[in-house]
Amino acid sequence: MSQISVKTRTKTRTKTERPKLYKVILLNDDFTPREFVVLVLKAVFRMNETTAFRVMLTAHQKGACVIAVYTRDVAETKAKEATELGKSKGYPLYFTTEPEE
Ligand code: TYC
Repeated sequence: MSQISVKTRTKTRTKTERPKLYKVILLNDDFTPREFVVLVLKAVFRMNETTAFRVMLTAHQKGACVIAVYTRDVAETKAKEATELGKSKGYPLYFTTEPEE
C-alpha cells in the first residue's frame, strides 16, 4: 500500500510599510516682514540664508510654497512651532501640513 503525505508549510513574510510623508507648506500673508520669514525658516527648518530667502520669495510671489517633507509627527510639530514663532511676535505667519500623494 502506498501512502502519499502532503505537508503544507506556511512562510511568514514581514512587510515593512514605509511611513506616509507630509508636506509642510508656507502660506503668504501681507503683514509678516520678509526678514522674519527667513529667520523662522532658518531656525525651524535648518535652511541656510540663500535657500530660506528663495523659499520666502516663492511663497511671497505664488501665495504658497512647499518647504519640506517629513513624517507626520515631525511635519506637524515643525509647522506648529514655526506658526507659534510668528504668533509670538503678533504676525499671521502660517505653516500648514498636507499628506503627500
Ligand atoms: N508678503 C510678506 C511681505 O510682503 C512677506 C512674506 C513672504 C510673508 C512669505 C509670508 O510666507 C510668507 N511683507
